[in-house]
Amino acid sequence: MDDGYITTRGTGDETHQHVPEKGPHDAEAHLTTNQGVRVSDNQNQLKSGPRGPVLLEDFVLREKIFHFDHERIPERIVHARGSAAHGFFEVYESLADLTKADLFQRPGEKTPVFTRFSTVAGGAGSVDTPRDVRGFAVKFYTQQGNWDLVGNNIPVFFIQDAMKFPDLVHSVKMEADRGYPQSASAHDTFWDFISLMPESTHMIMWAMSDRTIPRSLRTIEGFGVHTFRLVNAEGKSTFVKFHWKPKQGVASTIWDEAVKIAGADPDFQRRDLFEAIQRGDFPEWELGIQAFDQAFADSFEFDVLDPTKIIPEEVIPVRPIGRMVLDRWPDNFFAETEQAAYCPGNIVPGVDFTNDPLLQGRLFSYLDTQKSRLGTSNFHQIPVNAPKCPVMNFQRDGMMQMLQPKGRANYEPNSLAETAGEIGGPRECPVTGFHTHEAADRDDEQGDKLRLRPESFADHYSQARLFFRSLDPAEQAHLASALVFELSKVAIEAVRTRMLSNLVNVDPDLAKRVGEGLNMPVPNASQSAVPVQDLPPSPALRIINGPRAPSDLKGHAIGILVADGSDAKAVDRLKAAIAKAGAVAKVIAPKIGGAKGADGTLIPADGQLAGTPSVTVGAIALVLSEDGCAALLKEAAAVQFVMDAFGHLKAIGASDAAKPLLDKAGVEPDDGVTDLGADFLAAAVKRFWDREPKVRTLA
Ligand code: HDD
Repeated sequence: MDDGYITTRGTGDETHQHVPEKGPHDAEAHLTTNQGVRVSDNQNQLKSGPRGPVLLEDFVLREKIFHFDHERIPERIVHARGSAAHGFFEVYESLADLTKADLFQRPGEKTPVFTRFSTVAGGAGSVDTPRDVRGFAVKFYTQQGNWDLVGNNIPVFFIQDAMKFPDLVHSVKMEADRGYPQSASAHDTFWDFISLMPESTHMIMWAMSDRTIPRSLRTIEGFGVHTFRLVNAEGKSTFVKFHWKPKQGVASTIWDEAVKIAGADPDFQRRDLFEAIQRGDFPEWELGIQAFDQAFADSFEFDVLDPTKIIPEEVIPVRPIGRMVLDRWPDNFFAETEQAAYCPGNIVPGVDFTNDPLLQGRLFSYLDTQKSRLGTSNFHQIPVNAPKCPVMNFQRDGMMQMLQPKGRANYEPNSLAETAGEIGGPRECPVTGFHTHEAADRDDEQGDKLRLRPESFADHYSQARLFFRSLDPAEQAHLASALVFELSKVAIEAVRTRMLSNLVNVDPDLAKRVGEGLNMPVPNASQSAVPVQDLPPSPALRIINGPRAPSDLKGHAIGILVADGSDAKAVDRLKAAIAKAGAVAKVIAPKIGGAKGADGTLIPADGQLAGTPSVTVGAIALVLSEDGCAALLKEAAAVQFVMDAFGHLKAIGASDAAKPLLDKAGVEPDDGVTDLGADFLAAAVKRFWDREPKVRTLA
């Protein structure tokens, strides 16, 4: 325009920055409105004169802003922050003796899955590494309909009855008047509630253990929590507990590390899962079951309907029945991860519920919450939620109905022939349809209407003690220190005292350690309805020195710190060795453009020092020249890089010239401090727990 005004008006399609991918509805990739009308200018509103008012008739603007204004939907009340991926489940052998569920019949058969991991307390935009339980929800798209196994990375829960769920969640989420803390259990209301709910004690042991500060979503276990049942073709029911065991091993961070990761990379675990899948390092879990019958249930010390109890693996081993591989990141986060609607009530013939009162309450809650979150009773039609088998019924209409059923008959029975092209349309399936397992397992599973907690649910401490005493001493110290940290954030002294009195029941030594950490006297034990038992420890519950610690470097990230003057060939050799071990090398330099090697070649960098602290990798190698090291001695970020790796008990490999940096960072020699040879890679898979007492005081 030659009117004296500067204009940014585009002249044609070439100015469009965000050209949509070509697709069936957009064969020539033109920008259009939602009505399909081509847009001529996506930069400027329609105005009356170059500096005049915007015209109401600008339907292109109104539509664009209108749609934008409505982009957000209510986030999940719990588990709002999550990351998900597609994949498959492959069954190892036929489980026909236990279940008629179709996905478990034919060895090697694969069933598509969509799996979402989450934190519980924080909002959708909160950080990935708070101390929090992780959700582990799997949607199996079976040929007999969708089965959702909606579990956590902890095999027990805080409460025994769903009636208490809103109270639990209110207490842990941000406080009602002040709106904080976001994504943290370390505050008054949570511990007030917990201290008044002795049934939460076992879960609190898990929640304060290293389980809730996992290194990666790829290194968490998953549990169905409740006792479910499998039902075979003869109608025989077998109780089961479901377990997911990561092939990557179970690994956690150190609290100080988790806190620093939150600052360095709030999306650390989402990024880790995304990058692993993108590079073809598909995470894998084995699905296992603990199967048992009523006779076992009757002989077990605890009620198998009580979701605050485990069955130790040493009592009933976990039988692997298949594997899940996550091999495809969603195309669109909102459409898939955000709109995924899991419901524990989604089960298939061959799987069934038990009377666990927490599970029964959940069956009600999830369907309801999806309507509130997704706005319509037709949320099952959203592609990520839609079954991959035929869906045929006479449910009709509702908001956002996407289907266009044909014909007159929308009721059953009918004698009209239009629906689904069959006489009368879809009919009941007395043989293949879902049948609820009919028989009550015991006489006390039926009777008068009562609001009470059975006596068989009364022992709140014995398994909490079992858990604590099963842990490695380093993990016990972490757990005690976590309690000290959390309770130190509790301003109300009476709440701290009440918690201490509950802890005495778990283990007097634990209570003493926490009391000392708080500098508070330990009160008498709180009242326990039944005597606390000393049960045999379960070593399977350990992470540190446990049976599922990572055994190789596959999938680990190793940071290589370089600076100007580094030996480029040594860096290449190390990168090759790391790649050979299946790990990922990240070269970290003071500048993202890389460092100038001693031979003048450029050493490309994957991360800049200030933005890639050592908490983002599992081990560090320092490939430095004397000059490079001297320069880094003046960089706080470089000293902190090494100091944190040492403090987080990681392996440190260093060239001779890097020694001054080790000294400045306070690194003391031990098995985890090596040269850059094979010893380094052998060390990189481990954490050096023996170092811990040298670097921090634990409770
Ligand atoms: Fe829940 C979400 C796991 C008890 C009510 N829950 C939700 C998610 C997971 C769990 C993993 C996120 C699913 C996703 O990724 O979308 N919840 C559990 C486990 C429990 C449990 C393992 C105990 C064993 N939950 C529980 C109870 C109630 C709820 C007792 C209510 C009576 N949970 C919900 C909910 C959520 C939910 C409000 C929020 C968002 C959603 O469902 O889709 O309905």
